[in-house]
Amino acid sequence: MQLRANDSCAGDRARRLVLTAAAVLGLAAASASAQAPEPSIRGWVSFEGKAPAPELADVSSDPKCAEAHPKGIERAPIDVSGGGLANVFVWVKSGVTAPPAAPTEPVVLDQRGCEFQPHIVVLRTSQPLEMRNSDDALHNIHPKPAANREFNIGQALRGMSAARAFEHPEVMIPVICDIHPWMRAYVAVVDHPYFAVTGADGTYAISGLPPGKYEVEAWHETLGTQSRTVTVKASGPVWADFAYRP
Ligand SMILES: [Cu+2]
Repeated sequence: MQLRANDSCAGDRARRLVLTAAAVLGLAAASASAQAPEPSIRGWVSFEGKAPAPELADVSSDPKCAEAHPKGIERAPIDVSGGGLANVFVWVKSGVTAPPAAPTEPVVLDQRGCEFQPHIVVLRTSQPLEMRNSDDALHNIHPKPAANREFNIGQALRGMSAARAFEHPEVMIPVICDIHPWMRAYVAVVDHPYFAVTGADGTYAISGLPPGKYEVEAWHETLGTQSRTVTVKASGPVWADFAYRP
């Protein structure tokens, strides 16, 4: 996968104008509320090509899941339904020198409707991951880390919950449920707060970075990683777009 130069096609330029207008409006709103910090890095992740049609996972092996999804669960690993590539984890891979302390509130990974929600969970090192079962079905949460300790927690009843933390940064930890092979989530463990996950439109924004040079990496579950170097200035956001191809 190759990085494409910015502004390589008119569609991108148009999208950038829209995003810039949105950024200006966003900044106006931010200054009005004096709340949200100005993004340091923003960008758009695109997929150039025809995305495969969504797959339908057969969930009939578990009557509880089949009841919730009589036709199966539709999954689109390459989700371009909102105009950009969704579910891309974008983070600052290197260059951060003095990150603020990690929050102590847990980040929730729920099991609901026989799916993990959300699909991508981001945690700071040592921040608790709270795992819940919101279904009347037996699930188990089974992360498969490479740099952290593996665990496997069964949750037989609705309302059960458990918490664990990960000691070491790791991008990315796949999480499976051994009972339901279609269930999959990803946990990113990072040691700073400079990350984002793209929404349906493929855009992202990372705020709060001091001026400096950083390596930014984009990760997608089937399309892999891309990285680029950006220089953040005090004057406004720097753009870092990523383009994936089949
Ligand atoms: Cu399950």
